[in-house]
Parts: sequence; C-alpha cells; structure tokens
Amino acid sequence: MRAMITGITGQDGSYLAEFLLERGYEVGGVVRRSSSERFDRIDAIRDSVTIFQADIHDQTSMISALREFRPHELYHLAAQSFVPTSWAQPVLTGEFTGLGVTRALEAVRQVDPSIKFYQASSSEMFGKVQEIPQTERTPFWPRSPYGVAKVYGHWITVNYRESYGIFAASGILFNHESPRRGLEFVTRKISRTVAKIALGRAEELRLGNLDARRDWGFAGDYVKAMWLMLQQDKPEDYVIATGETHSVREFAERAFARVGLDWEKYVVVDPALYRPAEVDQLIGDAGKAREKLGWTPEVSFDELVNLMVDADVAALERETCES
Ligand code: NAP
Ligand code: G4F
Repeated sequence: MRAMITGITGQDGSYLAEFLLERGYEVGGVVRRSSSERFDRIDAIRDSVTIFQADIHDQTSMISALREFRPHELYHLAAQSFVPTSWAQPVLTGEFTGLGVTRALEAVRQVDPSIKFYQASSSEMFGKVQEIPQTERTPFWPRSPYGVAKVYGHWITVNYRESYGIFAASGILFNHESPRRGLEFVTRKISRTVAKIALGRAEELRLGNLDARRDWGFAGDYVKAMWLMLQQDKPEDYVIATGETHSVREFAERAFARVGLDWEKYVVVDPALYRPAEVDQLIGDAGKAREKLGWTPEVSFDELVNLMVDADVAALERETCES
C-alpha cells in the first residue's frame, strides 16, 4: 500500500508517517519549497519516505505529486494551523486551510478518484459550542478565520463524497499534543518554558486566557484514528477526543508540579495574548469512533503533561551537554 501525506513535516504528519511505515506502507510526503529544509520532526525516517515538492496553494504541483506517486490513500494534513495567525493572515489562512482542501480533492478527482481521502477537520469548528459534549451532529459556530476555513474544508470534503462518490472521510479532531508540538501552541509553550525555568534559564511564563478549556489528547493516539477511518467500508465523519476537559491553568499547574515548582510564582497573565474571539470550552464525545472504529485514547491528561515536560527538560539538558 502507498500513502501520501500533505503536511508530513508537521506534528501529526511525522507521527502518521511513522505509524504507516510500521504497517508496511510506502509513504510519500508533500513538502513545500523553502530556502532552508525543516525536516527535524521526520529526521529519523527521512530515508524511508519519498518527498515530493508541492504546495497546497498550487493545483498543478498537487496533481503532479499524486500522478507520480499514485497513492492508495491521501492524508491531507497541510494547513496554516495556528489560530492567532489566522486573524493576522486571514486571506492566507482561507487559501491554505480552506481552499487547499479543494485543491487536494480536485487532484484526487483528476488523477484517480479511487484514492481514499482523509481531511484534518478540527474541533475549532464548534467554536461557541452549541452542545456539551460535542458530537458529529453538533452544529458548527467557528470563532476564528481558522475555524471558518476548517468548516469550509469539512463541507467540501462531504461535498466531494456526495458529488463524485470519492471515499472522503473527515476527522473532527480535538486538540492533540506531544513533544513535537509547535512551540507557539499553549501546551508546548508551557512545557518548554517550565523546563527552562527548572533549569534556571527563564524566570517567568507569560500566558493569555487561563480559563480556556480544551479536550487535550496525545497526537500519537490520534493518528491511528485517521488511519482507521480510511480502513472502513464507508467514508464517514468522526469526532476524535478524550471526553475530558481541562483549563490552561490546570495544564500549567500540573506542568510546574512535575518539576516541583509552584505555578503561581511564575505565571504572568498578559492581556496581549487574549484572542479577539475565544473558544471557551471544548469537550468531545468520541462514542461513534469507539463503537465503529474500536478507537480509544491511551495516554491520559497527566501522562501527556508529564511526557511533554520530561521531553523538554531532557532536550534542554542535551543541548547544554552538546554546547
Ligand atoms: P502543524 O504542525 O502546524 O503542521 C502543518 C503542516 O502543514 C506542516 O507540515 C506545514 O509545512 C504544512 N503546510 C502548511 N502550509 C503549507 C502549504 N502551503 N503547502 C504545503 N504544506 C503546507 O499542524 P498539526 O498539528 O500537525 O496538524 C495537522 C492538521 O490537523 C492541520 O490541518 C491542523 O489544522 C489539523 N488539526 C490539528 C489539531 C491539533 O490539535 N494538532 C486538531 C485538529 C485539527 P511546513 O513544515 O513547511 O510549515
Ligand atoms: O494551544 P492553542 O493555541 O490551540 P487552539 O487555539 O485550541 O488550536 C489548536 O487546536 C485546534 C483543535 O481544537 C486545532 F484545530 C488548531 O490547529 C490548533 O492545533 O490554544 C489553546 C487555548 C486557547 O484558548 C488560548 O486562548 O490556550 C489559550 N492560551 C492561553 N495563553 C494560549 C496562551 N494559547 C497560546 N497559543 N499561547 C498562549 O500564551
């Protein structure tokens, strides 16, 4: 089997590539051109995957990549995925995160409509939540240009399934984290800064809204759900979540506790980090995925916080030894 991943250099792309390689897949990755290569997340598997230079902003390059690799499955993960940037760059976010999905689907339709397609939809689509917990049937009310673009991506996926009979599945994934998470996302910002403070290299952690609540899981668990969605008889949409919600404050408290420190002595609330419109609370019901895919998360909230803090402490200690 051959699987192609857009966004292979991102957090999820790297875990998914490893997961598929372990299952004997030949893996192709779509990477956009850059003046410097950013392959650190896939360093360990770089020689086992085939890289194609393409951009989700460019239809021709997406078609060429698919034509050359001829995958059986396409996992479309590439996006502008940082919510605050979507207010600063709303048009680019619409192009990449929204219309990029149409370009990927159009490439499938034109090259080989039998390619199975996975769309990386998001719990950000629920935004101002209309129901607690959120399920596949909960109406969307996005609160950022990113969320709006993801709603578009979700519905165009449904539309290509209904219009052309493409096996297109949309995974509505709640927040998932790991030591490979980008440094700007709140969990990694916390784990990295806590590690620095513990090692005497930083004095404070500046955060925005401590009351925001998220349903946080481990990225390694979530990529398995993506794959399971494409192994079913019928393409459908699934919520993937832990069913637990925790505040940013709780995440910080737990992370400082891991290194034996009191969070209240180090966390500074910075109003500049508040968002123009906030998603106050997310909590997902993954009952459908449990029942139909046999999927359940394996890493708990406490385990996630601990593994992220431990990884950042170890990485900083390694950097010290090397310098
Ligand atoms: P990420 O770490 O930000 O990775 C995004 C990937 O997209 C990177 O490989 C990036 O490449 C690539 N990309 C961005 N613009 C591109 C373009 N124009 N052409 C080609 N590639 C481009 O995101 P992630 O956390 O792995 O998330 C993966 C997907 O799941 C995203 O669509 C995200 O919106 C969605 N999602 C994530 C979560 C979550 O909690 N992580 C939850 C729900 C949905 P570069 O390395 O070149 O930047
Ligand atoms: O970690 P975040 O930036 O993630 P957010 O906005 O929930 O989005 C992530 O999850 C989505 C799934 O729901 C994905 F679709 C999306 O691509 C991305 O992966 O922020 C989480 C919460 C927010 O409520 C934010 O206001 O943390 C709050 N927060 C408080 N202080 C902060 C900070 N967020 C960031 N990034 N930085 C802070 O200093």
